[in-house]
Amino acid sequence: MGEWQMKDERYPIGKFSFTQDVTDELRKEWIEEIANLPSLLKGAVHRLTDEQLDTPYRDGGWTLRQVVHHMADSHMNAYIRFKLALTEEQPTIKTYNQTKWAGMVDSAEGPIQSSLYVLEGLHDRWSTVLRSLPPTEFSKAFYNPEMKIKLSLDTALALYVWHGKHHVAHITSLCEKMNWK
Ligand code: NI
Repeated sequence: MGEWQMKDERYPIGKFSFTQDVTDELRKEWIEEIANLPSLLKGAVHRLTDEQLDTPYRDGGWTLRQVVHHMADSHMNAYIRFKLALTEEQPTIKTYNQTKWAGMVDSAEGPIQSSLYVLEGLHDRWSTVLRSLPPTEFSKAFYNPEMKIKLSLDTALALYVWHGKHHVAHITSLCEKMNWK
């Protein structure tokens, strides 16, 4: 069986894996990846037509348009989770139904520019906060009642770095497969 047949289109960069020992250097790299996500995403979508944006990244999956809006939805929630963890004692965060959010009109049909603007402003603020924090702050945590786990900010940071690249790869993988340049 060829490698292309075994590839899981849902996980173009693989599933998220936890990092045990987070060094200051690694954390700094992650923060820069958070800062750079909006330009990475813009680079992936800037030439796409509306028709291309309305193509699912895999059979039965979200369209590229929904993927872009989902990134804004997810990262807005993430930013709020970080701020809560930094200002309260291990807060329980609010989860949301990402499938239903992605099905609403703004996500399903809205211009991606709105979410590119959201992500640009949001990641600017997020990385400003992250860069300002002493390493000890990254052991602060929030409780996710859906996953039933406590997530430290180090873990959450790694998770959202992965999450951004994961969805950008949905877009770039489809572009490669369709030979869109
Ligand atoms: Ni996602």
